[in-house]
Amino acid sequence: MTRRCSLLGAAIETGASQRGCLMGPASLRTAGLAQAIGTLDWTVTDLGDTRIDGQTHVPHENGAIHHLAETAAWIETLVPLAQAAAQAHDLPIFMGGDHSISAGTVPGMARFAAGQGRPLFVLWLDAHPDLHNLFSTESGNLHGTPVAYFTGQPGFEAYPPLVSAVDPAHVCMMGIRSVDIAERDAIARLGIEVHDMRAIDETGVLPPLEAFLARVRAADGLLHVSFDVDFLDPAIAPAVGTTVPGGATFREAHLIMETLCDSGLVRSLDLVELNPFLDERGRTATLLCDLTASLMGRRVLDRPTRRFA
Ligand code: EXY
Ligand code: MN
Ligand code: MN
Ligand code: MN
Repeated sequence: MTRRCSLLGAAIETGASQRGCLMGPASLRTAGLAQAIGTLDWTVTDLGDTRIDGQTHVPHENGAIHHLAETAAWIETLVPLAQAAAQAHDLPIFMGGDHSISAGTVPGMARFAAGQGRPLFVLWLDAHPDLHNLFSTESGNLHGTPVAYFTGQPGFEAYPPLVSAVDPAHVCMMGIRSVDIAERDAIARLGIEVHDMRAIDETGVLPPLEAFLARVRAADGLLHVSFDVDFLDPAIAPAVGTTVPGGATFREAHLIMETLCDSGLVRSLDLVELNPFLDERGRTATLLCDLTASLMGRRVLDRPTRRFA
């Protein structure tokens, strides 16, 4: 049965350490994201790029913070749009923009899931846990904060009130390899499931992913996937401002996407941190399109859907 997918651009770059993510949605469109999905069993609706109308100055005692007012305005804008996109489409794709978009997309999806009486689970594919609050961030770059915000941690009085929180026990992180001290403490305190790159070296990606998907299925959960370009090794994905060596390989990333597709559990997707100003002849944008196609059913050969759990 043909399913409905939508694309929504959120061209935010004020959360990142350097400029360029503003061009992320345009680069994904140029690389042919809609066309790649459209060759599969999906209809694609491009909802265009959203924007913020205005912003109110938000004072904060942490003077390191950059662009707090813009980020707060983006969250307010994105929460209802994400919720509405989920109501209208089977799989909305939110095209960043830097990772601060997830402070809007994930609560919007959590609210949608709550309306269905189901819990939202989040698979966080990233080099970083993005677990700072507004007091612990030292860089002041707010793309480092969404997970702490959407799991309902304190220290976000200057962000809009959280509409719907994700239980930290429903978050699984893979690919992590750059963690600040405050984030390390938060992971331990919250008991978040984190598979760092050492763990992936030891086990491969499938055992932890399949165990997480089994938990999602057992809870009748909806799954949101948040894909940060820096999850990937910089050798295959140079177009990101926060490269960290030792990331996921081409096949590890595709196997994750193929397995997610087999699971049938994915309800929404963020594609974030693509910085086309740093790309090489569009190769990172093209890789993101191919990975998304794997998530949505592209296969080299026909094969029975692998079922597990
Ligand atoms: N933890 C560092 C900071 O807070 O500045 C780096 C954050 C990078 C966040 C990127 C998008 O995942
Ligand atoms: Mn700035
Ligand atoms: Mn991130
Ligand atoms: Mn990252």
